[in-house]
Amino acid sequence: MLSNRAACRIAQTVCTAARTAPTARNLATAAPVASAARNHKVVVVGGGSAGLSVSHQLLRTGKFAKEDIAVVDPAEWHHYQPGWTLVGGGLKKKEDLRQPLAGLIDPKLKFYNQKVTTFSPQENFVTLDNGSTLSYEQLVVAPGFNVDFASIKGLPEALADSSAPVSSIYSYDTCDKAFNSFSKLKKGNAIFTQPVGIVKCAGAPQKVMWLAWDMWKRAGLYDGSNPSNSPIHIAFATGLPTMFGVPKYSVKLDELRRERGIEGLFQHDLVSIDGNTATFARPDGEKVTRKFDVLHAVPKMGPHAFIKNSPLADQTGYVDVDQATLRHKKYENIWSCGDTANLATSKTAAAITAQVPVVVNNLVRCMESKHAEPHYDGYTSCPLTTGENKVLLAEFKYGGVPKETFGQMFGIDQAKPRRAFFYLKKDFFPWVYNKYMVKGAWAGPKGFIR
Ligand code: UQ1
Repeated sequence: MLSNRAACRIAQTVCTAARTAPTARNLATAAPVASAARNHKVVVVGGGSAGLSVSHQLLRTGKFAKEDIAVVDPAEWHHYQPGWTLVGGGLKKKEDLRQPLAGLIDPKLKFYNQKVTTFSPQENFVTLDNGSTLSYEQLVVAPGFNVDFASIKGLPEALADSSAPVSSIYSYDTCDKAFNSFSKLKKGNAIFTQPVGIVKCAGAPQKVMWLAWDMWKRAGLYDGSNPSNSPIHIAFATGLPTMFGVPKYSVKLDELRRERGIEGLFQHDLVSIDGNTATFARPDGEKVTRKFDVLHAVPKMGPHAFIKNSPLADQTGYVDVDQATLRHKKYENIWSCGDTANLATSKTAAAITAQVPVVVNNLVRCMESKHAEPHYDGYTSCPLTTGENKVLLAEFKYGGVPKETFGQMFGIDQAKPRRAFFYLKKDFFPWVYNKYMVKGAWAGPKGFIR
């Protein structure tokens, strides 16, 4: 086993050699498209929450000159995805939650508005969809992951049909359809689903349900004390056995569900939609069907094909990193964070606030031939809107162990939904995200970065 320091030096030597290599390689393969090779000290794949935070935090260290760092992302828009739940609840406009990606990238960074097609980690370069290559000394892999609407039969068609009462807060195109379909419902069955498997922000499928519950209750359309006489009936159909993965918060959320008369369909995994019928798979293979008048669907999610099929992935398709240093397990000059990394914690923007400073610190230390520090403890957070302008601020680390910022500061229990947390979620987090986080100046519970 090489020491970190030796491995880093080798990686740097190899990639210095590789920097001259791509031209020869491209000539040899006679690529039909014009293929150029560019060198950067750091290449960051992804311009989402993780990619922009990493790139700008690296710049802030003062250790990089103009165009030392490159950002690669094919997107036109950068989205504040945590806000889409609020759009579903009618509390935000989706247009206010996106910005042109190019405008968010500091001019000292080199922006490639393109897709990465392949990774060549042995030779320290990535290939873009126009055939050109970017070589690097250090690579950060943070392209997010894929929300697979086609994983549920009939879902893409139902989402695209404006007359179908089927929506999802998991995309820009469909998050406002959620609020529209909730507003139109005057009576009948509303079903909110959550799949088996990893999703972005595992609390979001029920956050949107609690916001809809609140709307219908205030409109006199929902009576939880008398569900059989209530015009609207609500069911939460989840592929999982509990309301939430962390027992402390799950207990509280199940208590709320019972108090509010919401039906719990546990271990019910939505597999298809046909007209107004939803079909669920049970763990024993049995199929259960339910009629709905409104359906909020959450599809399965997973790594992008260009990650899954790359040498960087583990058997599950996510980038294989050390859980504490965020360094790739095999390639010592590759780092990963955000939704694409195989970290055993919930995938959220809050998790990214804690992961990025670890990547930045370790990447810079690696360039200075120092060992990587194991500082990531799995911190993540899920500000769970529970209706009535309140939020249950779940914060936890690896193993589902609570790690509550305000609990530690003020001795309060964050499993209790609170109004102050609602305003953090609705107003403070979007503000601090736009003004500081994407600019590399926000480290979540650790505060601002100078
Ligand atoms: C956070 O920093 C953040 O990013 C702006 C969020 O975004 C959506 C969050 O949900 C949370 C919980 C944090 C963490 C910050 C504090 C102060 C708990």
